[in-house]
Amino acid sequence: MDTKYDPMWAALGLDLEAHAQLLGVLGSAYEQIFLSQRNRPEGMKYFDFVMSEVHGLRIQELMDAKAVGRKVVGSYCTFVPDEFVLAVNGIHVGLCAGAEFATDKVETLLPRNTCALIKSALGFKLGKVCPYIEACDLIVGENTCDGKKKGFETFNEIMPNFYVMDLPQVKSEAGKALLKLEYLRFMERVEELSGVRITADMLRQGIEIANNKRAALSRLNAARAASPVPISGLDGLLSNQVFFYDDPVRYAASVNLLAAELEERAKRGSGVADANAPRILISGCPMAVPNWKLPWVIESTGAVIVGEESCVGARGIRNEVKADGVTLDDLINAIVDRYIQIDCAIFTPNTDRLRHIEEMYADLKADGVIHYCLQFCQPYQMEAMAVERELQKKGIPVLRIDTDYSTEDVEQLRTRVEAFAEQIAR
Ligand code: BJ8
Repeated sequence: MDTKYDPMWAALGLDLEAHAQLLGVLGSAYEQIFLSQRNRPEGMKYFDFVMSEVHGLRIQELMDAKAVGRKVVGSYCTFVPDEFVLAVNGIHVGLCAGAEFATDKVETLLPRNTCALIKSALGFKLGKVCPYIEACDLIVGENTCDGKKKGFETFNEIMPNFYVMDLPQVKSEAGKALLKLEYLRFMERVEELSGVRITADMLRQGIEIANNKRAALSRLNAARAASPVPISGLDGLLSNQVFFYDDPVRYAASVNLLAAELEERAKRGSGVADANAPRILISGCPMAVPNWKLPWVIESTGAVIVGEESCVGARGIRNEVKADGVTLDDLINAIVDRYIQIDCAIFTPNTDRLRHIEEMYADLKADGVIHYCLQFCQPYQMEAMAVERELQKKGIPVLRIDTDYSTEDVEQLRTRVEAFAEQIAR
């Protein structure tokens, strides 16, 4: 079916037929998974609208912004600081993808046993179905896990505007110094791209916008501690996923409205699930749109997800950048101080993550943890065993799940999750 956005998508070089198929599948999945939920907060209507226009109106906004000289920067990791992009009035979008696409083509360039997140990111490019990738003036890949690091060599060959950011693997003084050097190099690249020299005032403004959006989402996530839980885990995850696409100021305002509604629901004791429903904290790999498989399976058993210890979740938004520095250097140091705290499993050692899982488990009054890994994700799979051991020592029930983006294992997952939910039932 033709849409009013076809000319824009065609101009971006999308394969219109493949793209229409993708949107068709996504549209029905969204309807089945999200719109069928009961007693959803009113504030979710905004997110439904954003999702219905995620490849339409939002891309039109990006194109309009580009037409007046603003730059669009895409990235594949929460280590890429929005602050520099916002400082030059640019737009930062996340490019990670959560669905299999063009897998045959991808597997001619990457080994089959590469994690689904990396394969999907490349598949969306090779299949010509992602308007975000095509709208970007600059695409940033970061040296995190080996899969991304080596995969990005291939991305670099096929994306002329690809930029690699190096990252430390150890949180030492030398590691921090490397991060600062890389952020300075990135700032210069953003300046070069935009033709704007960043001043302290401009960077402070970028910091404030990014802090506000993180603070709004943290407020929303905190409201999920209430019992009965005022929002489903699926809707909670969706609010966290939209973080990566939406205009940051509009997003913060909409999330604050939703959070206020959830706080109000909590006061009234109104929730989306029974107060006795098993409460689950998810921890592990990020879930990019439209990776809703596991949360959907979990909540279809009657359990509720109360939080995500993930980069699409608390790990990605925890901690503010201090905006009170006077000089540009003070502010850059403050940015480094925030980002170096991200407890991604690519760091060694990565003990903070365990502490955060325990903290979230207690704060959100969870009954158990589901540790979620994408198959072939070495850093999180390796860490999962230690996380499980340590949590179990403290009497915290854990279920470890390794999966990918296919739907083949849905029934098997359901059986395992049901058994876990029974085990932790109140
Ligand atoms: S800071 S979690 S966003 S790297 S799932 S591609 S780790 S093999 S996504 Fe991540 Fe940045 Fe870390 Fe966060 Fe590799 Fe694992 Fe695949 Fe992963």
